[in-house]
Amino acid sequence: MGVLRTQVGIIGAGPSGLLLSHLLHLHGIESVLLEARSREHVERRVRAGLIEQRTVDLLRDVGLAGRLDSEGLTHEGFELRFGGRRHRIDCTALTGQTATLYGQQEIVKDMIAARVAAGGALHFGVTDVTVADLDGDRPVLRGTLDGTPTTIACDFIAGCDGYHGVARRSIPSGRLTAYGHHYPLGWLGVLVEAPPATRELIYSVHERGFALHSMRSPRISRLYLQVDRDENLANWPDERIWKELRDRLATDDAQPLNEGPILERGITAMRGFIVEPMRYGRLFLVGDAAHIVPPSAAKGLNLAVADARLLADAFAAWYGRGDGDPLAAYSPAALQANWRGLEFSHRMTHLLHRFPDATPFTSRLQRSRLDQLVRSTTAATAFAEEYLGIARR
Ligand code: FAS
Ligand code: PHB
Repeated sequence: MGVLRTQVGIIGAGPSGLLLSHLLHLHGIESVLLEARSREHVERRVRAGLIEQRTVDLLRDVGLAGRLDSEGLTHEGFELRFGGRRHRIDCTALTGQTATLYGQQEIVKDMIAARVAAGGALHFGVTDVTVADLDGDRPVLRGTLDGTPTTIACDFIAGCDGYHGVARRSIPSGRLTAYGHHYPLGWLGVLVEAPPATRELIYSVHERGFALHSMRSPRISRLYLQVDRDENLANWPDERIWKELRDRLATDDAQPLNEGPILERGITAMRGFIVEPMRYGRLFLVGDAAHIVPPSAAKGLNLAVADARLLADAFAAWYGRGDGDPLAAYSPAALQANWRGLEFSHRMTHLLHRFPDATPFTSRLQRSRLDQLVRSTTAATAFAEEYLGIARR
């Protein structure tokens, strides 16, 4: 049996756990991070891609944006297609801010490299992770590290272990209030070895369903199709995927898509989820462990980063000057921002998708909202501020 001691125990080597570990290190606070999967697995996991400027600015401030600055794609706006027409929303002209396309797996690689270079205590392939004594002042993290059952005595534990993690499930029943919503929709996502057809993103509202043209680099495209929530990937051979993408993204004057080998594919069912509070005793929930947003507005990763920053600053106040107020304020402040992110993601999901229960009446309401967005500078400015995460402050 191994016995370790640290200040903050962290579960999960996704963006939130890795960023928290890095920020704590910069504050001179010790942490030990336990991850269930291998380093190779977490560095290969294709997920988010659109990063708000406030996330980019933070990564730059803390020395994690070297590759992002050289390989990330800076975007000033996006194209919205509906009714066979193309409309551009110029977010930078409206707000002064930009967004960046840079794969989440690249951010994870950069964060792991930084922690390893700093001698950070990151443990991969850890099994049987459990937590105990959360309501005392000596919470305990346990796991099997390289075959050795190990106990880690902590001051605090951060559950950065995603929706299916162990942290939230370790909180005694009745202590959390969970809010959940299942959308009757899924996204079939493909990563394609082909140059993006356009420089910016295209969100396309079509009578058969939504389609999104995104990208990861000048050579890699990322595309999504709305499918049924319980759709089976086996029903979607390459030719069906490409035909549906071509049809849904078509307008009279649009650039044709660049097709190529599909490197990665998957279907993500859409859900909204959040728990209150994001804390129990000395356990703090961070990122997807506490909330899930539909991917429509690309908020999941950005919300997780904001949680990690808020919690790191609160730990710095505790260890730096014995001030516990920021730790007490973490859950209410994080929930305020995360409900805003969830509400906008919900609204954007309804703006872009064709819901199975759509009627001619609701379809015309949807069209009216789209028309308002492209005709009114006020509406477009408000939308751009939420899309770029400015309005969450
Ligand atoms: P993560 O889920 O990234 O990380 C949690 C980590 O904890 C994982 O590495 C996991 O292995 C580990 N873990 C879990 N249980 C454990 C245990 N018991 N012990 C130890 N470790 C454990 N967001 C967007 O903004 N845009 C998108 O397009 C987008 N697409 C997505 C597609 C998919 C399939 C999924 C699942 C999510 C997507 N998201 C997207 C959301 C996603 O990017 C998350 O918001 C982001 O990964 C959140 O980061 P973390 O909170 O760190 O959680
Ligand atoms: C992505 O590239 O993964 C992406 C981009 C924009 C979105 C959602 C996902 O709104």
